Formats: sequence, structure tokens, C-alpha cells
Amino acid sequence: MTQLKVNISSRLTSTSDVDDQAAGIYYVTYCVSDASGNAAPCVTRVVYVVVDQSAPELTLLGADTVYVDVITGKYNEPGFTAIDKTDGDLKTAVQVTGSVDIFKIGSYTLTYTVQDAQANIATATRTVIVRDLVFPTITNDEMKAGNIVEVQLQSVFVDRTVPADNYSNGTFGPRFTYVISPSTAQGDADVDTRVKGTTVVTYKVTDESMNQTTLVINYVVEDYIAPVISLNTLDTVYHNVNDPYTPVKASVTDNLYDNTQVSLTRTSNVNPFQLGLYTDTYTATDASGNVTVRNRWVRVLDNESPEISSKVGPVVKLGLFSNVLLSDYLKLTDNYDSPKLLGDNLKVTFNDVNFYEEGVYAAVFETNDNSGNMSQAYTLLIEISSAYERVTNGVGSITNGSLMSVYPNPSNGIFNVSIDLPSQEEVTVAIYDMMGNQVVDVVTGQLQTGSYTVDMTGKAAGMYFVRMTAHNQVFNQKVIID
Ligand SMILES: [Ca+2]
Ligand SMILES: [Ca+2]
Ligand SMILES: [Ca+2]
Ligand SMILES: [Ca+2]
Repeated sequence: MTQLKVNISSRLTSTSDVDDQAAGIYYVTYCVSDASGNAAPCVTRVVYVVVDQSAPELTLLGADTVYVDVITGKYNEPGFTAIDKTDGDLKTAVQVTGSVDIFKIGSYTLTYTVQDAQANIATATRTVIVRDLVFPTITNDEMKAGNIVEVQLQSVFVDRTVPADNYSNGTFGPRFTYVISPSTAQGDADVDTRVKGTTVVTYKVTDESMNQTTLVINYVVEDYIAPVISLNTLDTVYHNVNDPYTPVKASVTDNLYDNTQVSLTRTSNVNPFQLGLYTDTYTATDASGNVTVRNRWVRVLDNESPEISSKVGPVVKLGLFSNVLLSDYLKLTDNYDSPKLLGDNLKVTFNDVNFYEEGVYAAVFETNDNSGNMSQAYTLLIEISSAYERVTNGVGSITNGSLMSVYPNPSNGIFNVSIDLPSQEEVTVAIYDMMGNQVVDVVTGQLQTGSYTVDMTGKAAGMYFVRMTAHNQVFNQKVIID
């Protein structure tokens, strides 16, 4: 018998409680019967409704591997994105674990994790490498051009070379290797200071990142200490002008060489005949060429006082009515300054000479040289007597005749006497004849300046003297009446 198959799908019925908006377990039941009403057993499908099973998409921005300079560098997070098909932007939900210590060389891993509402997890990692690209340094403050360090012969050698690296600090301590060759057991450069010569030392420092720096120093062992000059005098010496100058010999010592190997020379500009400040300059040079220069200051000075004496003996003998400059009788001497200068500095401290009256008078003088040395006061005695010859080798008086002037002179008997003193004082002016008799009293009183007309038209023609007494001094002016 042939079975006839007929499609009866159209007769299928189903029941369902599926809610695809809510997670859960649902059932769909399918039943069918044929046209004859024969029912087949119903079947049931279990439907699991689940929400979002896909993980978010986590994407790191920037490089997967980031490099940072140790200590000086800084790790800046390049950022990331996290997008979930269901939950949208989950960037703020991303958690980063792990850390970077920029003070420590190494490789650090940062782990980024994000999960959606259904705990679907996404992770990513980034590698941060803290590294040292800076080369170590080697320094020696005493090093000169040509990498030369001078080492004093026969001294104790101290290696002052210092290695350093940026990745060596208080926290970590020295973090490099340091190799010196040649070196001593103590690790310093091996420089023999007992003999002159050059020792070449190589310093090599390598940091943990294998950055390597090399320095070669030429240690030159020599004598660098200059000789010492002793002046054997004070630094400044005083020397009397016009005395021959023989310098005190300086002496020299050296740390290494004896005097046969050290030269000592002197140059000098000392002029003992002229006041001034001079130098003896000593130069010492040892056999290694070390030079010392030292100056002795030499001050040439005049500390001798001038002297005043008389050219004609202790007493100057003059006739009545003599008219002289008393200073002409003085002899002025000094070890350095000229008589002219001493004369310019001459002072009269006392004078009572009256040329119109017999007697023994005195004039006291003193002077000083240009260095300020004062003479002793000198007293010149003047004897005025009719027994001596009248001397008229000078018109005026001891001091400047401009203190008193007579004009016109010669005159017809009428003339003017004018006085002009430095200060007001007791003054007497009178006219005397050749015999010493006062013939006219011109003026007496406290005066400084004044002009007086004298009428002598009634007197005999001839020579007269206008005599002014002021300040204990006598001033004479010859006047002629025609
Ligand atoms: Ca998801
Ligand atoms: Ca370094
Ligand atoms: Ca020396
Ligand atoms: Ca002098």
C-alpha cells in the first residue's frame, strides 16, 4: 500500500509566552491535526531570551609601548575608548591597574578593564618602558686645557676625579660601574709623585643602561711651587735724600731647588737724589720656571732741617740811617732745598731794629724746607752806630715795601704817603731828615689803609726818609725833595 503524504503545515497551531524584551526562559508549543482530526502529539520549544552577550570594544589610543625618560620624564596616559553595542560609551567605566615609577628604570604594564552591564569583560594592556638615555659624566675641577692636571712633585696625590650619572641618586646610590686604569688597590688613579713625568689615566663610567663615558687625564708631575723672596727689610724703607743708596740684598728659598738652581735678579728705579717713591723689584725663578716677583718700596725723603747762619758773623754792624735788607745777611742752607726756596719760606718772628738810633737790635728768623722741616730760630744782632759806615744797598725794609708807597718821588715838596697793611694795627708814620731828626709827624693811630698828603715845601731840598713803624717793624722809604 502506498502511503500518501500531504502537507498539512497550514493546519499547524502554536502557543508562546516569549517576551524578547526580558531575559528569561520561555516556551513555544506547536500542535497539529489532519483533516480527519487525527492529532499528532504537540511539541514544545524552550526559548532562552538573554540580553547582550557581546563584550564592549576597548581600544587604546597611542602606542602599545610608551617610553619615558627616567627621573626627568613623565608618563602621560594617551587615553582609550570603550564602546559597547548595548550599553554605549563605557569610557568612564574603564579601570586601569598597574603603575609607572618614573624614578626607576624598568618595564611597566598597565591593564585596562571594562565590563558592560551584563558583565561582559574586555581587557587591554599597554607597556610603559622607563629608560635612561643620559650618559654619565666624569669631571675634574683641576683639569686644564689638554686634559692636564698638574700634580706637585713629592706631594700626596689625591684623585679629584668625580663620576656621576643622572640615574644615580640618594635613593638608589651609585648605579654605575667606574673603571680607572691604571689604578691603585684603593681604586684611585695611580700617579707616582716621586718623579717628574706624565701619567695618562683613563676613566670609564657605564650606567645601568650601558651608556658609557670615557675621560683621559694627563697627570703632569712637576714642581709648581714658586720660590719665596725675603726682602730682609720691611716692605717699605725710608732713605735720606742725597745719601748713596745701597739696597739691602734680598734672599730666596725654594721648596725644591737649592740656590744654585734659583735665579734672583733685581731691577730698581731708585734715585737717591730726588724725593719720591721708588721700587726695588726682585724676580726669582726656579729651575722649573716658577717665578716670584716682589717689590720693596723705597721712599726717598728729606728729614733734615734747614740751617740759618750769618754771612758776616754774629753781629751786623751798620751805620746810622743805613737801609738794608737784613735777610741779605743770612746764609740759608739745606741738604735738599735751594737757598731761594728757603728764602721764600723765611719768616721774621721778631725785629726791633731802628736804623735811626744807635743801639744793638735783634731780628729773629726761621724758615722751613719743602718737606716741612723747620729750622731753629736764628737771632741776628744788628748794631747801629755812627761809628760804622752807612750802608744803603737796599730801598725798603725787611719786608715788602709795597706796604707803603710814596709818590711822586722825587717831588717839589708835596707828596703822598699811602699805606696798605694786611690788618689794622698801631701805626706811626713820620718824616726824618738825614741826621735822624723827625721833621714831620704824618699820622699816628690804629690804621690799616690810608693816604696822606705831606707838604714839605718849607723844608730844605735833599734826601729824607719816610719811616713807618707797624707791627714792631720799621719800614723806610727814601724820598727826594728837589
Ligand atoms: Ca555588550
Ligand atoms: Ca645615565
Ligand atoms: Ca719651586
Ligand atoms: Ca731738608
